[in-house]
Amino acid sequence: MKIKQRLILRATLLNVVFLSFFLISSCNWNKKSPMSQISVIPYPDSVKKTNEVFLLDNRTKIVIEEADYSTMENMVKYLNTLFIPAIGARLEVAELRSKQPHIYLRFNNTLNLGKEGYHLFINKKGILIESEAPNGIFYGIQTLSQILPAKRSQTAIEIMGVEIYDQPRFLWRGMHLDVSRHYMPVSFIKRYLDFLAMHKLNTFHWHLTDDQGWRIEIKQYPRLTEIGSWREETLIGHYRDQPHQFDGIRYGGFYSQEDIREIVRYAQDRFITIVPEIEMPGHAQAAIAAYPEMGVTGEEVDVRKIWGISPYLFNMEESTLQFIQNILTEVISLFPGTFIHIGGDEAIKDQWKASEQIQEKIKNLDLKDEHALQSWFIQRIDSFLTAHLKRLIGWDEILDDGLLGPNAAIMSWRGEEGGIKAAKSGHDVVMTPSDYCYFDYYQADEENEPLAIGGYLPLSKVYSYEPVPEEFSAVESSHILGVQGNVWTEYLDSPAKVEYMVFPRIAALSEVAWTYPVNKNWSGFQARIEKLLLIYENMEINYSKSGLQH
Ligand code: TNX
Repeated sequence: MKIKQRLILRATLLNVVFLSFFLISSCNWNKKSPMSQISVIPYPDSVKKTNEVFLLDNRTKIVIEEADYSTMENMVKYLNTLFIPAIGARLEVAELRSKQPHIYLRFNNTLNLGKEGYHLFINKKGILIESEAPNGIFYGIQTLSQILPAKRSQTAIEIMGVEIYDQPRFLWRGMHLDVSRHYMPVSFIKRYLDFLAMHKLNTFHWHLTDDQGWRIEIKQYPRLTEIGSWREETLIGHYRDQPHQFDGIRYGGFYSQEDIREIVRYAQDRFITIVPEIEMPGHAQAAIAAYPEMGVTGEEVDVRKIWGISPYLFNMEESTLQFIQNILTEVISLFPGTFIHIGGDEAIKDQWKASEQIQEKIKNLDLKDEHALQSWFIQRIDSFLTAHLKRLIGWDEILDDGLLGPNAAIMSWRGEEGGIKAAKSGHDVVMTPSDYCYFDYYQADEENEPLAIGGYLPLSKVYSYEPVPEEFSAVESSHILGVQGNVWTEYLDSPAKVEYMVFPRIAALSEVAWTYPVNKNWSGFQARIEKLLLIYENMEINYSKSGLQH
């Protein structure tokens, strides 16, 4: 080869080497380049690769400081639930000795990432997960679970090197589940909590009572479950279809206080707070079926068999307020979280308008109308909860008329207007506008989907949601506690159907709730979800494939 040719070739080769080095280092899994992101959902705050690989096998130890043994016990369990299927062995806990390959879990209060934030570092020597608190260690483990190869090898696995600093955007990262319209077994509630945890969601809003069934045992009022948890039969087909047809099958179920304690413990182990919802003054037909004297008309009524809005409201006698407070006292004793949801939605006022006693009450209290009476009632319940060191949260209707105690929070579902009004008047808000957050809506073309309530909420629209209105000041923004997906179950009569509606939309919601907007990227999410789907498959989750196309 001639010298000149050789020189050109050398220069070209050098260029190639140089260029590829530049390309590799600059693509560095950065946020702007979707294809190079690591497959983690919700996407972490800061991600860098370490260019090293850690080989994990059954000789790897889990290392914990002696003082942390009891606090970290659960974390060791979680790690092993990942590794047992992955490498076919349980890892042992050992003392820190530098040469041994290990996974090191430790507390570090100098990180400045908050109690849910964590630092995850993987190089060829091992894995470090550190946080200020167990919450962050748990989330670090969740991230690690998505970095592991999804294929189960039963020997050794290669884990790619990475350094992550991560923390959530919002405090309230929620999923709701309606167990009144259809009862879901305890085993599924636990599985649902697992779903939340793996997506780093920390709030489970448990919709326990409604017109079609009362699902929580209240010791002082046994008829609530003896009568109120059973309906004679259930509507077949859509509520819109006329004439209504029924299945003729008695339907019911409820959670004993023992069940609830077990579920609360299960949630605590996963850093999930449960917010129980007891509906009032409307959506109360099942309670009134059990105790007709708490209703407005006093007449006997059945537990509702159809969907839609029931006219049955609680009356506003002092004895009824006492009944509600006694129920709440038991609820408070079961749920250690701060918030109690009291519903407050869709309380149509026909019965209150027609009732002499109610009209007299309005007059005696010197109130304007029935809406003002609802507001008076909510304020009474708010004072009761506040006196018991709890906070009231309710659907946005509770702010429609009149005042609300400063402690009370709003869940904005009829769009964002209620939430905006609430935040501007200094109330805390959870955003859950139906257009973006109702997972009972269709997620793909209606003709090919199982029967649903209506609406259309594709994955991309969930992903696009921004919970803080653009025009908000810093103070107003600070009132947006977070965001939540709601799962109403009129048309979901089994866990499999719930899973179908929840997945994959929960993945998009988790990124709205956890990931800062600068790190969000729709095409990146679409690429990353492929890995998560393998995990869903390992867990035999009935996710919607059509939901992925929209
Ligand atoms: C409205 S959202 C309701 C629920 C229904 C839901 C169906 C809300 C506070 N109330 O009772 O199940 O629509 O999408």
